[in-house]
Amino acid sequence: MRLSRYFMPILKENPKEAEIVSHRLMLRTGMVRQQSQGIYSWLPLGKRVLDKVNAIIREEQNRAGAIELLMPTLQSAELWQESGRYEAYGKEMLRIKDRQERPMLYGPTNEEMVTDIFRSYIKSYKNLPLNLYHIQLKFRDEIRPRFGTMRSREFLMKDAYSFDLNKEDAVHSYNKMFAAYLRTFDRLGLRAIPMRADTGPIGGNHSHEFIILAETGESEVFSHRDFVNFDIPGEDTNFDDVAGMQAIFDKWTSVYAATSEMHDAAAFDAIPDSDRLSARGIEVGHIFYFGTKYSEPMGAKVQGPDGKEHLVHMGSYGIGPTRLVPAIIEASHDENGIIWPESVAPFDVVVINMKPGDEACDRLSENLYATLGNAGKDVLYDDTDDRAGTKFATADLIGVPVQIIVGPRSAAVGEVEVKVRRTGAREVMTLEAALNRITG
Ligand code: 5CA
Repeated sequence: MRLSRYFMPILKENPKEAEIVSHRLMLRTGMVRQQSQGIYSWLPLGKRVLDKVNAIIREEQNRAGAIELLMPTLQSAELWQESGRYEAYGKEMLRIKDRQERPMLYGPTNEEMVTDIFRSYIKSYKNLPLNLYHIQLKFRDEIRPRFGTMRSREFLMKDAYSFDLNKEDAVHSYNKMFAAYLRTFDRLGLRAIPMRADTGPIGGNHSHEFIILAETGESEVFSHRDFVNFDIPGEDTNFDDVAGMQAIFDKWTSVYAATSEMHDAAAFDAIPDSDRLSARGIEVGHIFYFGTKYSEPMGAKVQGPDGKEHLVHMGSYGIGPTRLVPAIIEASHDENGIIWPESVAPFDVVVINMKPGDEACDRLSENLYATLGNAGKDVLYDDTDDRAGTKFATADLIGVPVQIIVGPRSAAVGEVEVKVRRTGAREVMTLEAALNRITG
């Protein structure tokens, strides 16, 4: 992407309305724009990051055996009347009427709709287990939308829904999502701690929130320090291995961790002082097992091996991609701007042409741009006439992991400077060496 032709509206000043660093940086880099309270457009730079976050979530959901579909944002009120949640959900639900005066709503979550899909097609235990997910916009008319896309009214959610014949199988489905979440957050460059959690309007009594620690987090959390050293399940994890999945769950729930709603002060106080972690955190994922809460009122049953009808046991599993993007920034930035983990960076590398119009600078920059692009790298090419200081500041601000600086003096002898955003380390090398460094 040539910066001169891109749409990346960088703000010079810090926006006054932004209270936390991620919100400030997302506005300054032109990643998002608020359209009305708690409702955001994702501008091109932000959209790139969001797509990368979604791709990782999708890969890990698929790896764990979940199957993607796409359900609509608008739902009929009838389904919610069946489950009893139409009234219970309260003012957070945006209620709408269509032209025939039929009550509709903008979905805050999809338990009812997915249960309706399930009951329409699945009649036998032989089709179980089943886990269906989508990545779709939700709307919750939050009283206090704030911190940009961290707590917005319209937001993206990956929501998965599992269906099993009985509780035992449902626990295995839960454990699979638990392990998939550990992998997902790790790949996003985050250390998320699973914590026993309150279930709120989704229901059930077995639930974990995945929390990343950050000073600006909205939740107060209490945990054991050991989490920092726990191993993340590897790529070769066998999600069908019931005992293996249970072992991962048992390990990661073996030490104390809870949000303030579920906090047990006595248990926490029993932990040695030096191992106690009392901090603030951001909830980036939340998983639930709620048994037959929806299958019962909505009549979602299958015929079991015994020939009898059984209500299916369900769970649901949410991740907030539009919250994860600011959460990653909270965890990874410095005074100059964002420092993206490689896995979600909007571009892999930025080529900074210090003097467009200079023959050597143009030749080397174009060569880098084309060669790295052909090698499958996402390259931003700063071919603008901006001052050197502006170019460097922009590159640091948007947090692309590697910068290749092409200045006239070194370009004349076939050399460029490579700067690593995270460490600030700079090294002058030949064009070939720079290419090898990035593609090797
Ligand atoms: N149906 C269940 C699981 S699929 C559910 O709705 N769970 S939830 O309410 O906990 O939301 C799941 C995830 O969505 C949260 O962990 C959070 O990451 C994200 N989320 C929830 N509310 C918001 C919001 N207002 N803004 C941004 N992300 C949100």
